[in-house]
Amino acid sequence: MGHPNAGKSSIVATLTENDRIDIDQRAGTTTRSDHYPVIIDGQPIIEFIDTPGFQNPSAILEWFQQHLNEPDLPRAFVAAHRTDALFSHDCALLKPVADGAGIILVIDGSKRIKEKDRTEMELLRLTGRPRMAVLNNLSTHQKYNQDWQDALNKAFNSVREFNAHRATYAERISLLNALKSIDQRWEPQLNTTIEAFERDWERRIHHTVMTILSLLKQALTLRVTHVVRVTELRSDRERQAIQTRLQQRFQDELRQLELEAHKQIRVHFKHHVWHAAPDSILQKDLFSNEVGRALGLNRTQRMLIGAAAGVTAGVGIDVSLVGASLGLGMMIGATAGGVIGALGGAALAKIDIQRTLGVERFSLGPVTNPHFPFILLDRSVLYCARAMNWSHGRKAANELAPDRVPDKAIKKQHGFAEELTTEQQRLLMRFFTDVRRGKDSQYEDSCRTIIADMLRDLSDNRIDSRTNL
Ligand SMILES: Nc1nc2c(ncn2[C@@H]2O[C@H](COP(=O)(O)OP(=O)(O)OP(=O)(O)O)[C@@H](O)[C@H]2O)c(=O)[nH]1
Ligand SMILES: [Mg+2]
Repeated sequence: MGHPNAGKSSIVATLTENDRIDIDQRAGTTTRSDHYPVIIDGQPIIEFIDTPGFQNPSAILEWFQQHLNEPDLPRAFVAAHRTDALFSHDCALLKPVADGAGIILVIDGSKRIKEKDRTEMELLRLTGRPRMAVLNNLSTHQKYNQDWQDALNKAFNSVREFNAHRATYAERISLLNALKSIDQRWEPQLNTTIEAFERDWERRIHHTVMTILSLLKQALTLRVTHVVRVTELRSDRERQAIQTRLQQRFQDELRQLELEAHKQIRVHFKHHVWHAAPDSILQKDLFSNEVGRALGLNRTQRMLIGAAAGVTAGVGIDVSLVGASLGLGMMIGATAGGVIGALGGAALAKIDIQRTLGVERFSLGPVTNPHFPFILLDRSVLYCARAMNWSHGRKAANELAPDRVPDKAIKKQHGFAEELTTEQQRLLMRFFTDVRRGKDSQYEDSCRTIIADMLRDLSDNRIDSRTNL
């Protein structure tokens, strides 16, 4: 419950992870009470009811005050006004309360307390129902916070700050835990809810790790080929054009693999609406210099890893390979693999050209660049950071500048993989090398653990600022 535009629907959207709830800057968006069950494993375990707010709070309070001897005021009020057209909205609003629902009052803590607020607080107190007040501060104004805290503490069993736009998984769980304390009778159901949420979250992390591993495997084994009759190859320029097209196809297929993995991650975390920040590194091309620079390992780590992987830097194709398979000096120097700028010029993959039985077979892949899988991993983890921590209430808002509170933009200039220990980076690198060679890797389990831990770190901390990357 709460005033128009206090953020009631946003809070329900965030708590139930439903980005399809109507949310709007205009007051009066929600016009009737809507029920939003949280369904886990096909079972509704708790239900939130989003409401439009009271129509006649003063009249209800007056009636309550005149009937203080009633043992159950909400029920008595609904019974007495059931057929009164003037109170039809208020009856609809109080009906779930009469039937035993607890109350969460949503307050926009950036506004001054008015008389109407005091009326509503008092009338909610008189319902005698378990009740919590949530301060959803819609702007940076903090000056009324203390007033609200004082007034709310008198009428509510619990007062919490909860930001519908920024709440993380951990904060959602903590709000549910707080709900437990306002009425002991709810404890078993809420415990079940919290356990189900936690299990579900672990399951999502598990599925997400599988998605990321599968992306890495597909990307690291990708190979594209193009076969032409030798008679159709009239000039070097044609060969170059084939290589360029092959290179584009290779990159496009990698981009596509990434897109599909990210889509799956979005589904794991129940996002239907996705507004990526326009300045996010996720919006930049996978092969752009910005991405190469911002994500993956730093220069020193890259050199260590590169040296360990036995990769020689340098632009272009594997000269000896082309030379041997073609016997053509003219191919030397072609930058067939595509170069990631921030990689010190190391090629993405090698091209192989073989001539047999009157055809030339151009193959590109798999990715040999040791840095690339780290970039791909980092982008996926960054994507997860958004999927996990960008609240559904904020998504549903569908507003161009959805945040009235400016981001505390502590721009991190580097990726997640960079923060792993050298041992972890080595394990990942060994896994990548095995995958690239088409081997079943003994390091896969370690990698799964490393990635799962990265994701758990994201949900335990407030990692939002990093998602500015
Ligand atoms: N910055 C910020 N904006 C918020 C937050 N919560 C809600 N809003 C915005 O506040 C406006 C109103 O949010 P709603 O959730 O529709 O509010 P409501 O209480 O359901 O409003 P009615 O249905 O009209 O009564 C929308 O523009 C939201 O995007 C928040 O935590 N931070
Ligand atoms: Mg609403």
